Amino acid sequence: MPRILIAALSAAALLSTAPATQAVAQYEDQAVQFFLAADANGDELLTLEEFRVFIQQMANAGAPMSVRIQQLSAYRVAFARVDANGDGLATPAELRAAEASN
Ligand SMILES: [Ca+2]
Ligand SMILES: [Ca+2]
Repeated sequence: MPRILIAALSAAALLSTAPATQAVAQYEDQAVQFFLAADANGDELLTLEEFRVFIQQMANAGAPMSVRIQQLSAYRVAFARVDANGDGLATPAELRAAEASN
């Protein structure tokens, strides 16, 4: 597992001011695995297509927000929210920030 990604996710988790609920913690480990699995080209960034795979895996695992995105087929809207700097790529930090704001 790429060390940089783990460091980024851990740092984001530590910096998050949102209270770590059990529900969030439950998907934390899986989210890292799904991120790596969805990152088809291994650059530790998710394109819209890779993000779609990531959400589908999270939804299959029962993550509420991902289930809702899948039901609404709102991948593009969700991705635009996650991609805070609008460069068309979702970083682990952007994913964490979006998760914390929900
Ligand atoms: Ca990628
Ligand atoms: Ca971005």
